[in-house]
Amino acid sequence: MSLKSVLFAAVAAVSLAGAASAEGTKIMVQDQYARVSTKMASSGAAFMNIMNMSSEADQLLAVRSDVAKRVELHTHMESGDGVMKMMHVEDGFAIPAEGSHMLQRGGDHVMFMGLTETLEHGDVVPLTLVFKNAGEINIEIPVDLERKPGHMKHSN
Ligand SMILES: [Cu+2]
Repeated sequence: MSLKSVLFAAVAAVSLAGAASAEGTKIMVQDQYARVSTKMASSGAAFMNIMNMSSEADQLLAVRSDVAKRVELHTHMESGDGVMKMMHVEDGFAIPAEGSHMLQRGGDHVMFMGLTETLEHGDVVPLTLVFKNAGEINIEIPVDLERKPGHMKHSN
């Protein structure tokens, strides 16, 4: 009896692993969080590490969410005089084959413009990432107001 259940567990584990590698998603999102600068802020941003397990490069084309009137892909650029400016990236972000692309403070990010609700620490924001190859991927992003910026020189 006990041997039988051990065998069954082993078979189940193998078939689960097989399914995941056969037709699991080629995109993985890690370490995602969203933040607003103040409680009354009308805009916010989201950050994450996007990994591409596919042997083909992919592109994050757009992001959708009900949490804001507009959701844009932004980057930070230095505008000559040393001031960091945010810019809308129309083409989105390239995710290299078998590589990753980090959205982080002071760099590329997802921008929420015209928040339709206040974001508070601990809230969860549903987000749809639209990829050129992988299609639409739904994720949930926790609002984390205590997260410190990474080791980027410029942070917002
Ligand atoms: Cu922005």
